[in-house]
Amino acid sequence: MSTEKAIRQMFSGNCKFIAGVPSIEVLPDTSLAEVAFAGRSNVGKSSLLNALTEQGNLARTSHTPGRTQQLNFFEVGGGSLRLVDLPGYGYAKAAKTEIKAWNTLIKDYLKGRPNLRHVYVLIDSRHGLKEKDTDIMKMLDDAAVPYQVILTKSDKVKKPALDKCVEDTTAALKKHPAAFPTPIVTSSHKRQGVSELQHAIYNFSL
Ligand SMILES: Nc1nc2c(ncn2[C@@H]2O[C@H](COP(=O)(O)OP(=O)(O)OP(=O)(O)O)[C@@H](O)[C@H]2O)c(=O)[nH]1
Ligand SMILES: [Mg+2]
Repeated sequence: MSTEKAIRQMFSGNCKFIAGVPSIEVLPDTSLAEVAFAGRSNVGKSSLLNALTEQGNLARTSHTPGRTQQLNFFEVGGGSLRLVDLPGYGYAKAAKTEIKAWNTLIKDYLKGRPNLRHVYVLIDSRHGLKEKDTDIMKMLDDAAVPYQVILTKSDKVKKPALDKCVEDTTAALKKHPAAFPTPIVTSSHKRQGVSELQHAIYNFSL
Protein backbone atom coordinates (compact mmCIF):
# COMPACT_ATOMS: atom_id res chain seq x y z
CA MET A 1 0.00 0.00 0.00
CA SER A 2 1.28 3.51 -0.78
CA THR A 3 2.07 5.79 2.16
CA GLU A 4 -0.60 8.24 0.96
CA LYS A 5 -3.23 5.51 1.00
CA ALA A 6 -2.12 4.30 4.44
CA ILE A 7 -2.39 7.86 5.79
CA ARG A 8 -5.86 8.26 4.29
CA GLN A 9 -6.94 4.99 5.87
CA MET A 10 -5.47 5.99 9.19
CA PHE A 11 -7.36 9.28 9.47
CA SER A 12 -10.37 9.64 7.17
CA GLY A 13 -13.40 8.99 9.33
CA ASN A 14 -11.40 6.27 11.05
CA CYS A 15 -11.11 7.70 14.51
CA LYS A 16 -13.05 6.72 17.60
CA PHE A 17 -13.34 8.14 21.08
CA ILE A 18 -12.22 5.55 23.61
CA ALA A 19 -12.08 7.26 27.00
CA GLY A 20 -12.41 10.54 28.86
CA VAL A 21 -10.16 10.44 31.88
CA PRO A 22 -10.70 12.79 34.82
CA SER A 23 -7.90 11.40 37.02
CA ILE A 24 -4.47 9.84 36.61
CA GLU A 25 -5.59 6.60 38.34
CA VAL A 26 -7.87 5.54 35.49
CA LEU A 27 -5.71 5.92 32.38
CA PRO A 28 -6.16 3.38 29.55
CA ASP A 29 -3.57 0.56 29.34
CA THR A 30 -0.18 1.37 27.79
CA SER A 31 -0.36 -1.14 24.90
CA LEU A 32 -0.60 1.52 22.16
CA ALA A 33 1.67 4.44 21.33
CA GLU A 34 0.17 7.86 22.10
CA VAL A 35 0.60 11.32 20.62
CA ALA A 36 -0.74 14.16 22.77
CA PHE A 37 -1.88 17.72 22.02
CA ALA A 38 -1.10 20.25 24.76
CA GLY A 39 -1.49 24.01 24.91
CA ARG A 40 -3.19 26.95 26.57
CA SER A 41 -6.97 27.05 26.72
CA ASN A 42 -8.61 28.07 23.45
CA VAL A 43 -5.43 27.63 21.35
CA GLY A 44 -7.23 25.18 19.06
CA LYS A 45 -6.24 21.67 20.26
CA SER A 46 -9.64 20.07 19.79
CA SER A 47 -10.17 21.86 16.46
CA LEU A 48 -6.87 20.54 15.14
CA LEU A 49 -7.76 17.02 16.21
CA ASN A 50 -11.03 17.33 14.32
CA ALA A 51 -9.23 18.66 11.23
CA LEU A 52 -6.76 15.76 11.36
CA THR A 53 -9.41 13.09 11.70
CA GLU A 54 -11.81 14.81 9.27
CA GLN A 55 -14.65 14.02 11.64
CA GLY A 56 -16.62 17.16 12.44
CA ASN A 57 -16.88 17.90 16.14
CA LEU A 58 -15.48 14.59 17.40
CA ALA A 59 -13.29 16.40 19.94
CA ARG A 60 -15.67 19.04 21.25
CA THR A 61 -14.61 22.63 20.63
CA SER A 62 -15.90 25.92 21.98
CA HIS A 63 -15.44 29.69 21.94
CA THR A 64 -15.19 29.54 25.72
CA PRO A 65 -11.71 28.68 27.03
CA GLY A 66 -11.90 25.57 29.22
CA ARG A 67 -14.06 23.36 27.01
CA THR A 68 -11.96 20.19 27.32
CA GLN A 69 -11.95 19.21 30.99
CA GLN A 70 -10.41 15.75 30.99
CA LEU A 71 -7.83 13.74 29.03
CA ASN A 72 -9.71 12.53 25.96
CA PHE A 73 -8.28 9.46 24.23
CA PHE A 74 -9.03 8.71 20.56
CA GLU A 75 -7.92 5.72 18.55
CA VAL A 76 -6.99 6.18 14.88
CA GLY A 77 -6.23 3.74 12.08
CA GLY A 78 -8.36 0.95 13.49
CA GLY A 79 -6.22 0.72 16.63
CA SER A 80 -2.70 1.60 15.48
CA LEU A 81 -2.24 4.79 17.50
CA ARG A 82 -3.96 6.94 20.12
CA LEU A 83 -4.35 10.71 19.94
CA VAL A 84 -4.85 12.47 23.26
CA ASP A 85 -6.71 15.79 23.52
CA LEU A 86 -5.63 17.50 26.75
CA PRO A 87 -7.42 20.22 28.71
CA GLY A 88 -5.90 23.67 28.27
CA TYR A 89 -3.38 25.00 30.74
CA GLY A 90 -3.16 28.67 31.60
CA TYR A 91 -6.28 30.74 31.63
CA ALA A 92 -9.72 29.15 31.36
CA LYS A 93 -13.21 30.18 32.32
CA ALA A 94 -13.36 27.80 35.27
CA ALA A 95 -12.89 27.81 39.03
CA LYS A 96 -9.30 28.15 40.30
CA THR A 97 -9.41 24.77 42.06
CA GLU A 98 -10.56 23.11 38.85
CA ILE A 99 -7.77 24.71 36.81
CA LYS A 100 -5.24 23.55 39.39
CA ALA A 101 -6.57 20.00 39.22
CA TRP A 102 -6.34 19.97 35.39
CA ASN A 103 -2.78 21.31 35.48
CA THR A 104 -1.74 18.56 37.88
CA LEU A 105 -3.45 15.94 35.71
CA ILE A 106 -1.77 17.23 32.52
CA LYS A 107 1.66 17.34 34.13
CA ASP A 108 1.34 13.88 35.70
CA TYR A 109 0.28 12.45 32.34
CA LEU A 110 3.01 14.19 30.31
CA LYS A 111 5.82 13.27 32.71
CA GLY A 112 4.95 9.69 33.50
CA ARG A 113 3.44 7.98 30.45
CA PRO A 114 5.72 5.23 29.10
CA ASN A 115 3.86 4.89 25.77
CA LEU A 116 3.80 8.65 25.05
CA ARG A 117 5.74 8.88 21.78
CA HIS A 118 5.41 12.55 21.04
CA VAL A 119 3.76 15.76 22.24
CA TYR A 120 2.58 18.64 20.10
CA VAL A 121 2.67 21.91 22.03
CA LEU A 122 0.18 24.27 20.41
CA ILE A 123 0.84 28.00 20.39
CA ASP A 124 -1.52 30.68 19.02
CA SER A 125 0.23 32.41 16.06
CA ARG A 126 -1.16 35.74 17.27
CA HIS A 127 0.41 35.49 20.72
CA GLY A 128 3.61 33.42 20.45
CA LEU A 129 5.22 31.62 23.40
CA LYS A 130 4.01 32.60 26.87
CA GLU A 131 5.46 31.77 30.26
CA LYS A 132 3.08 28.84 30.78
CA ASP A 133 4.19 27.33 27.46
CA THR A 134 7.84 27.64 28.39
CA ASP A 135 7.09 25.97 31.75
CA ILE A 136 5.50 22.97 30.01
CA MET A 137 8.37 22.80 27.50
CA LYS A 138 10.96 22.82 30.31
CA MET A 139 9.07 20.03 32.01
CA LEU A 140 9.10 17.98 28.79
CA ASP A 141 12.85 18.68 28.38
CA ASP A 142 13.45 17.40 31.93
CA ALA A 143 11.31 14.31 31.35
CA ALA A 144 13.05 13.74 27.95
CA VAL A 145 9.71 13.58 26.13
CA PRO A 146 10.16 14.63 22.47
CA TYR A 147 7.88 17.43 21.29
CA GLN A 148 7.26 19.91 18.50
CA VAL A 149 5.58 23.31 18.56
CA ILE A 150 2.56 23.87 16.33
CA LEU A 151 1.58 27.47 15.58
CA THR A 152 -2.22 27.53 15.28
CA LYS A 153 -4.83 29.85 13.73
CA SER A 154 -2.41 31.06 11.01
CA ASP A 155 -5.46 32.38 9.12
CA LYS A 156 -5.81 35.06 11.82
CA VAL A 157 -2.44 36.76 11.19
CA LYS A 158 -0.92 38.54 8.21
CA LYS A 159 2.17 37.05 6.59
CA PRO A 160 4.82 39.41 8.07
CA ALA A 161 3.52 38.81 11.61
CA LEU A 162 3.37 35.06 10.98
CA ASP A 163 6.95 35.02 9.64
CA LYS A 164 8.09 36.93 12.73
CA CYS A 165 6.29 34.47 15.01
CA VAL A 166 7.97 31.51 13.23
CA GLU A 167 11.36 33.25 13.54
CA ASP A 168 10.95 34.10 17.25
CA THR A 169 9.65 30.63 18.07
CA THR A 170 12.49 28.94 16.19
CA ALA A 171 15.02 31.08 18.10
CA ALA A 172 13.40 30.19 21.45
CA LEU A 173 13.37 26.46 20.60
CA LYS A 174 17.19 26.43 20.55
CA LYS A 175 17.07 26.50 24.35
CA HIS A 176 14.92 23.36 24.54
CA PRO A 177 16.82 20.09 24.08
CA ALA A 178 13.76 17.81 23.65
CA ALA A 179 12.07 20.10 21.10
CA PHE A 180 12.10 19.62 17.35
CA PRO A 181 14.04 22.67 16.04
CA THR A 182 11.26 24.22 13.92
CA PRO A 183 7.52 24.76 14.41
CA ILE A 184 4.72 23.59 12.10
CA VAL A 185 2.31 26.31 10.95
CA THR A 186 -1.36 25.29 10.88
CA SER A 187 -4.87 26.55 10.39
CA SER A 188 -7.64 24.11 11.19
CA HIS A 189 -10.13 26.36 9.46
CA LYS A 190 -8.10 26.62 6.22
CA ARG A 191 -6.56 23.13 6.64
CA GLN A 192 -3.06 24.60 6.36
CA GLY A 193 -0.38 22.16 7.57
CA VAL A 194 -2.93 19.41 8.23
CA SER A 195 -1.68 16.84 5.72
CA GLU A 196 1.95 17.50 6.76
CA LEU A 197 0.89 16.77 10.32
CA GLN A 198 -1.03 13.64 9.34
CA HIS A 199 2.13 12.40 7.65
CA ALA A 200 4.26 13.06 10.74
CA ILE A 201 1.73 11.37 13.05
CA TYR A 202 1.45 8.37 10.73
CA ASN A 203 5.20 7.85 11.17
CA PHE A 204 4.70 7.53 14.95
CA SER A 205 2.44 4.53 14.36
CA LEU A 206 5.16 2.55 12.53
N1 LIG B 1 -9.66 31.32 12.92
C1 LIG B 1 -9.43 30.15 13.47
N2 LIG B 1 -10.05 29.81 14.62
C2 LIG B 1 -9.77 28.61 15.17
C3 LIG B 1 -8.83 27.70 14.58
N3 LIG B 1 -8.74 26.61 15.38
C4 LIG B 1 -9.61 26.82 16.40
N4 LIG B 1 -10.23 28.01 16.29
C5 LIG B 1 -11.27 28.57 17.19
O1 LIG B 1 -10.72 28.74 18.50
C6 LIG B 1 -11.69 28.41 19.51
C7 LIG B 1 -11.13 27.35 20.46
O2 LIG B 1 -10.92 26.14 19.76
P1 LIG B 1 -10.79 24.74 20.53
O3 LIG B 1 -10.35 23.76 19.49
O4 LIG B 1 -12.00 24.44 21.32
O5 LIG B 1 -9.58 25.07 21.52
P2 LIG B 1 -8.95 24.12 22.67
O6 LIG B 1 -7.47 24.40 22.65
O7 LIG B 1 -9.36 22.71 22.47
O8 LIG B 1 -9.59 24.77 23.98
P3 LIG B 1 -9.79 24.09 25.47
O9 LIG B 1 -10.43 22.75 25.28
O10 LIG B 1 -10.68 25.08 26.13
O11 LIG B 1 -8.45 24.02 26.08
C8 LIG B 1 -12.95 27.96 18.75
O12 LIG B 1 -13.81 29.06 18.69
C9 LIG B 1 -12.42 27.58 17.38
O13 LIG B 1 -13.37 27.72 16.35
C10 LIG B 1 -8.19 28.09 13.35
O14 LIG B 1 -7.37 27.40 12.74
N5 LIG B 1 -8.53 29.32 12.86
MG1 LIG C 1 -10.31 21.43 23.77
